Amino acid sequence: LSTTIPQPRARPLVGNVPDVGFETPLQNMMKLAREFGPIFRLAFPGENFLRVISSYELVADACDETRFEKHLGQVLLQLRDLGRDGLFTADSREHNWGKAHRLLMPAFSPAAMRNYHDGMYDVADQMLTRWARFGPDTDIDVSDNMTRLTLDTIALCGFDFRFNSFYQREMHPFVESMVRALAEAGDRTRRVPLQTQLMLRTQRQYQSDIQYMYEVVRQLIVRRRALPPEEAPRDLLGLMLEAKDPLTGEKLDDDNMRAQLMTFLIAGHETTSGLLSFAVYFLLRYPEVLQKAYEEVDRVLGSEPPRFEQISQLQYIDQILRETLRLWPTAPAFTLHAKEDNTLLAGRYPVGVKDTIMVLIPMLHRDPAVWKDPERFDPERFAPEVRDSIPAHAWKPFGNGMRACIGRAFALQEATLVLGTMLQRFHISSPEPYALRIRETLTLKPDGLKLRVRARKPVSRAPAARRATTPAPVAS
Ligand code: FDE
Repeated sequence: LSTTIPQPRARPLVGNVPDVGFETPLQNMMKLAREFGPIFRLAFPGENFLRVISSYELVADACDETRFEKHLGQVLLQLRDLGRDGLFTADSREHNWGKAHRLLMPAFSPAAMRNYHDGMYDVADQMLTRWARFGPDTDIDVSDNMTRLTLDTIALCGFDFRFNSFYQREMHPFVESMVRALAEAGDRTRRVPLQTQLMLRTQRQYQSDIQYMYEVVRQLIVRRRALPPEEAPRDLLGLMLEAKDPLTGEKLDDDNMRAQLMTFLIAGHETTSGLLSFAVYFLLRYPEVLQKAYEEVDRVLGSEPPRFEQISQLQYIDQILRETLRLWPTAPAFTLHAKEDNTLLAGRYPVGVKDTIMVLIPMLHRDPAVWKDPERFDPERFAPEVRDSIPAHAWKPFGNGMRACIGRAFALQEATLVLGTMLQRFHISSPEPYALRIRETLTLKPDGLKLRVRARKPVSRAPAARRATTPAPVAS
């Protein structure tokens, strides 16, 4: 027997728009979930009901890919202006999605991460060297730094391109265009189309930003093609140019290749930068966690630059990142629809083909049926001995199934390396008491978080062995 789905009281004409609002829609939906429970529906003008689900039981059911699949909702359709038929904004049925998915998977496999280590360290070192020169009395804007870092990293590791964001106050013009276009894409989902049509200047700016960005990536590809093969780096772009889809034998066409470059820049930077920023927030907030992280970093890395093999040994840092993604998954929602008229929980909630289901990840990650004391930040939840008892689908910061995040290994590797190296070099502290405020764009970020760093004395990894090989210091 089916059960009615609760809904906050809808207003005439605007439906539930005021309940969700514009500044902090995600946090408002979290409040609604607390009030209305693990499934509720929202009415938006001119659209079918949105069903918002957030219990483990419901989400696990909706993650069944034989019955439900990724839905390109308003936000993703709007983002398609930028991402075109790149992986993130393509429909699963588009020929180019399947082709690019098969062709690009190897570039993001755990084994492929070795190729990116030097590039990741290069950019992390730029950021941390700059911090060292600031000295202990400068406030560092965490999100701003992490955004520069993640953007530079995906561009360098992906296509051997340097934005050099740490060398300039103003961002690279590409970045300016991207930030502006992403903001406009977001704003457009909150306006009625007529409003946008009237904003001529904004429209022109949006078009010219997108055109400019596509011109930049076009040139990147042209320049790479002109390189003699022995000089071409073996990165993502190299793979895109060379690899063939194992199923069809086809290569990516040029238009799609440009869309993929744009997609990786967009998908690869804000999410990972938010993850790093929230992780820093939690480290500052929980001194005992920070202490344990220092111990691990000293044990595993000592005072040498990290080698690729050591990153996977930073087990506790990895746990910190996973627990950070539990409480604040930076891509906080994904949407699904039923392949055919269907139900959730064996007939309890009917779902038609035209209905959209939204998985509200931060609330899924607080379901008390799975997580004891869910609001507490506790990296021990992901300790190797207990991790396997977390049920499938209870932790979904990277989305679901075949449409799950292709950049997962890349993002975790990068974030582990950055946190590890940061703690290796610095004592970190807050310049002032900070109460968490979350800013929402398409992703989540801690707003206004500041950090101070003081250089640590280098620690040597294996004192006994070292004494034998290191010459005695020369007295000055
Ligand atoms: C994807 C993704 C997702 C899903 C979405 C939907 O469903 O709609 C999610 C949830 C995510 N992703 C998340 C995340 C987080 C982080 C930190 C990240 N992410 C990162 C990254 C990096 C990179 C490079 C990336 N990322 C990328 C990506 C892509 C391309 C995609 C799409 C896929 C397909 O195929 O669909 C994603 N990502 Fe991420």
